[in-house]
Amino acid sequence: MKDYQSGIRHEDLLKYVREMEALCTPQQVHWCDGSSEEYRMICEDLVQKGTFIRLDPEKWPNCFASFSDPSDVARVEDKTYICSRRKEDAGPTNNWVDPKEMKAHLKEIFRGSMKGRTMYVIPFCMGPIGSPLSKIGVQITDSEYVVVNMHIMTRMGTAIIDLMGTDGEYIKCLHSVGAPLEPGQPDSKWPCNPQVKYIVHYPEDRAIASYGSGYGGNALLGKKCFALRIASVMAEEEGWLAEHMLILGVEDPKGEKTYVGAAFPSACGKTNFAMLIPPKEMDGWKVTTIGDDIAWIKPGKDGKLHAINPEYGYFGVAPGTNMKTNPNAMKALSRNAIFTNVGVTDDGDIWWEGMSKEVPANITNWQGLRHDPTSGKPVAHPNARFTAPASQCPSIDPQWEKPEGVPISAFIFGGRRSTTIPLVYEAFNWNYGVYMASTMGSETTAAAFGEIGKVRRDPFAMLPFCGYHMADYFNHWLQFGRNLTRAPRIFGVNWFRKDEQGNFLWPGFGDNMRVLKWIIERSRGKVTAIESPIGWMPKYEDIDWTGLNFPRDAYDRIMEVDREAWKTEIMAHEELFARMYDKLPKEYFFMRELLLSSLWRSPEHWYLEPETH
Ligand code: TSX
Ligand code: MN
Repeated sequence: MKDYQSGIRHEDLLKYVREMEALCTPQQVHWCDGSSEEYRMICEDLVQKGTFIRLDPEKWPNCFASFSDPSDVARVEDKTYICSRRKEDAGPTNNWVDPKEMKAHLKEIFRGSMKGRTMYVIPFCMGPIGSPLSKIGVQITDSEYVVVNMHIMTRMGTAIIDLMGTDGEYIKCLHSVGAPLEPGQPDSKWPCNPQVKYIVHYPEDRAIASYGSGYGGNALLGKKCFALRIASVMAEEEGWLAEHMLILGVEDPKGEKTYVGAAFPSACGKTNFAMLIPPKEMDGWKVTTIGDDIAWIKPGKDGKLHAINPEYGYFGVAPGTNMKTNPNAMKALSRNAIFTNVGVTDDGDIWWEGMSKEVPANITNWQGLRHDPTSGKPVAHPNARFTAPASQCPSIDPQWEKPEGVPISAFIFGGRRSTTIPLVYEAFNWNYGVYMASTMGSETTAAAFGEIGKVRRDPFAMLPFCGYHMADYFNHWLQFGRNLTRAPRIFGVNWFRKDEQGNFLWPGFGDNMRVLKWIIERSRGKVTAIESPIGWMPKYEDIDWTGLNFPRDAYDRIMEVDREAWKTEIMAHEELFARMYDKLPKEYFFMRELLLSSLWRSPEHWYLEPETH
């Protein structure tokens, strides 16, 4: 681990680091080289401090577990700000403060914030090194936990400094846990600031400042802050898309490959879908993974959209992940991984809810206390995470680091809805698909998010991640479509529809491949569809049912378009739109009216004609 600062010729970067050092007054500055030696040494340091617990090297080679402060367990949306110069650019769904005011305030907050700590400088690249779609950032942080997580989640180190040359563009990312140490003051295992937290974005300056939290999206600034909030602003200006989407490839038995992007709100099993294993009866069909969270998408010279995954690892929710729901993720996290807020046994094993049936004996919960099975408290925090290298995923696509990205043939938008939304339907056209994605929502599953079962609208799954006015974002999608010669088809899916007794109507997981297959065949123009009031739908016999007993009446139930429910649904759209009325695309009013008018057709006139190409 050598300090290579003397070799750096990028004046602006040197100036930035010097200024932040002067402001935050760390004990020392460490320029990260990104080497495995550096990773090993910092992990060792974290074990010494008690932040990391080294897991059993036989069971979990080169893996560590960590417990966060109980107050620092998730993203802090109420402390997340988009500080654009004009308030109307941030829009009604983002917190806004005048950037001048915020900068002056944060300057005082950050003053001396790294006292007694090491300031790390992390040059990192979002996207494959050398890709025309990739972008560079430099994160300054006083958290060793952040450094080692960034090692997994991004491409970082000396290679990035070389790439930057003397004047290469980069996103300034400042981060402090906000826990300065006085001389002799013992450090806590999870330093953070329980009182003061700020996650601040300056879209015009392309800069990020994060204070007070050491957790996930608050602290690993390449992910939500850069790759979504700042990148979405850049994408709008430059004519591309920065999306909260997984990217997967589908290979048919002949070896032909089709890629899709898919957006789901949280708690829909996005990572599971990205790593799906088809049912064994669907011989020859294969799913490969490009990414599980973020897609950067640009139109290519061929008229197609090309997508990259800007990330280098997975920062996935651990609870619910097991060898049945997601064997690929389990293998990806089986070595060289970091676990945050999972349970740890006395012999260096880990466990979380849904990993297996039995809770292991002698287990410490995420709060560092002996688990009491009678307490009703979970072993792992519901938002417990694994950080694992993407390259370790068995389903990783051979093309996942291809600089030009992979061509996208379809977009899928989903949500967790127990009623109304059918298993799968295809938008009549691009604009209608954009409307569909704008109105998507999910039913809440955790009491922490208010009333259980209430639909929360989450347009494009981007509501917490769009760095500008959400209605400007809708307009960008519409405008983007106008320029496409080979626009991807747009689909809606819902794996979570229930019957009157509350049972899931769809087996989900690997069986979602049956839906995906129809989507792929539609995108290739290989199969016809039925016109319903809300979109094109598959005929029963066009879904591959091999190995699954799913009779026609069950299919009719899961595909049913309930007219009364849909009228209510459409009225709820209005509620969402009222929030962003000032900039809402005019198209939306017409699309809503058209939707309503097509619902008026009596059911015996639905399912009329197969589409003819
Ligand atoms: O991830 C899920 N997917 C997508 C998989 C590719 N989950 C888990 C969601 C929580 C994050 C699902 N849960 C899915 C799904 O498709 N479907 C369901 C609902 C469901 C749960 C259990 C069963 C069936 C459906 N069946 C049994 O447990 C036997
Ligand atoms: Mn996400």
